Amino acid sequence: ATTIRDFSMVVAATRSGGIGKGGTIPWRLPKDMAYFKMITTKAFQPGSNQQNAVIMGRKTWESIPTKFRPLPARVNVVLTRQPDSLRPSLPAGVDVFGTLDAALAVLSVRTDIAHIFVIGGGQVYAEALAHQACANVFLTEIDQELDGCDTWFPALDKAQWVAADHAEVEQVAGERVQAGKVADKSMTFEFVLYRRRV
Ligand code: FOL
Repeated sequence: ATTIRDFSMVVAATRSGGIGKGGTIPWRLPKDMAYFKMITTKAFQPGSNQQNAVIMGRKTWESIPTKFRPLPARVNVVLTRQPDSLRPSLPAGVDVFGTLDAALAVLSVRTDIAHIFVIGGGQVYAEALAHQACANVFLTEIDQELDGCDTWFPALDKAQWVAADHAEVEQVAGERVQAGKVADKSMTFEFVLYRRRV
């Protein structure tokens, strides 16, 4: 039997779950992007020489500015139903899989990987959220609605997910995290960690 390790999700969404529009993110929030980078790079590895892995769908890969990808100091993994056609366009070291389960199975046995994050987009979040091994959702809850979103993060079933104490976020991050409302570029949001009830 294959053992799938617990993994986490990182996402920023509006109140109704909007995450994207026309292949991109319809806001620019530097404090949230710094949080994304910190969490995916550092969380769950107090002083190790391992790296975290980030799993993303093909459209999310294509949405990351070329100067920022592959995301540095993380093992980048891209999902596509046509691995053979995408592989030639990807930089060396970026892994490609045809399914989320195949990626999780291979990453789960890699001793050089500290923790696995799923970083979107809509299709991958929906599949990953249904996975029992998805233990944590690092959600940036944006306090407003944005018109025209065409990509969504599914609603979290509060019977299955509970918001952690702020102290727990800092504990897993190994860093201070701003508590309460964060103001950035005329928007406000909050860094919330949801954990799956076991
Ligand atoms: N989660 C959260 N909280 N916010 C997001 O914006 C977000 N975005 C994605 C997935 N989860 C998220 C997917 N989209 C980069 C760009 C797009 C993206 C994810 C990451 C990116 O370029 N990140 C760089 C830092 C860039 C910068 O400093 O401006 C990185 O190194 O992580």
